[in-house]
Amino acid sequence: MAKILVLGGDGFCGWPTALHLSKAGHELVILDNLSRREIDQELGIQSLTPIRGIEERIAAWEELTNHKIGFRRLTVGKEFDALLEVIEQEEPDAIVHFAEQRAAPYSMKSAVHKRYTVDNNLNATHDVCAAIVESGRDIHLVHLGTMGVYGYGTAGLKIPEGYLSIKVDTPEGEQVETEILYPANPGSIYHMTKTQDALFFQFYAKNDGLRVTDLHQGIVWGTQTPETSMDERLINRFDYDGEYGTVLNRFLVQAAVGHPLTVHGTGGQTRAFIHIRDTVRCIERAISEPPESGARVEIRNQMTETHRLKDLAEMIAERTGAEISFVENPRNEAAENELNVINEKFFGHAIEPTTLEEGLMEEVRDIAARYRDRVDPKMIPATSQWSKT
Ligand code: USQ
Repeated sequence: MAKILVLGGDGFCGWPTALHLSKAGHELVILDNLSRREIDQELGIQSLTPIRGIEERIAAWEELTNHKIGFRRLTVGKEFDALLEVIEQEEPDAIVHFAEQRAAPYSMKSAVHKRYTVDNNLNATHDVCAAIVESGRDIHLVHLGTMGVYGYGTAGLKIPEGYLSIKVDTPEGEQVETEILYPANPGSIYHMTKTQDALFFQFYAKNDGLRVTDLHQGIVWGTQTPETSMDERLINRFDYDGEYGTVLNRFLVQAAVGHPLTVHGTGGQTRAFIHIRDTVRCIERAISEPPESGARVEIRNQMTETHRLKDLAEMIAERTGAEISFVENPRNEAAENELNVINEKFFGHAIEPTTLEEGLMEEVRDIAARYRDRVDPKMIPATSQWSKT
């Protein structure tokens, strides 16, 4: 069993991951500055689900399972000495890094939000890499990246797991075959920070032999895992607002409160999806399969299925009777795209994915219905504009 630090372990993906790893018998310490809760206050919004404070969450987990989880309040990317001290004291085998601002619309809201996202995300990732090297310890870094690094134009090929084989013509008329990082094509400032993270990892893997796994994850849907549903005090957060709510979860809440489903533009955008239950299982598996020191960054596409947004909206409308509203798209993105993704490293093997068809949409619908009184309809529209014009 491993000792694991979870950076950003109070967030939507971090909290269920911490519980899942703790349940599996690993020794866990969460580092978090609770910035996501502060952003709720800034935006005047609350999680649809009534999430408890971090201390109460951790105490409830210990009461129910006898598993202890440590907690340190710390800003990764600002408090470098404190981060290094935790690494030296705790001597982790692995660090799971979720400590980034993760919403594209929030990152595009204003110059202040762009700068915050760049400052927070890039300094956080770089400090983690530098602190691991400084500690002199052989720690496996597992980072939650995004499918969005590849961009959402129609690629005309199956998107590989991180690396693209290319052939280049030399001046001598020969061909050289090589592999490069798949060209970055970010669609927001947030996604851009993840493409830059990839370069930090590439450098530290090459220069310092840092062992890094970068998980390029699709849009997460669902809210509960077997661990977070054990007790109401462990409930996971659920965002439905225009800044942080992701598309499928938003549609399900909109259906629950009788709001038309807000499809941006034509709904021809195709995106990759994964259920939160699969996120936590993939992370556990990634931790158990570290790359060798000196190897290139291990990149895995963490998604289970792709859907066109219009089809998703129709599927939900059919099941719930909701109306669909095609609203003007606040984003600067292709109106239509095809998306074919290779995801063999997880899903070609042992992990059987949770798909949309499997009834788990009902679980999310139940959550949405149970907490519907907490929905503030004013917060539903997506108001963050990608460009001033
Ligand atoms: N969209 C709608 N209606 C809505 C909200 C969104 O049509 O009410 C559309 C957007 O225009 C976009 C798509 O749905 O075309 C996805 O938007 P999203 O907010 O669900 O997802 P996104 O902004 O891409 O970001 C989310 C997470 C991010 C993660 C990313 C994975 O917030 O942390 O990295 O999904 S991915 O999309 O694969 O890059």
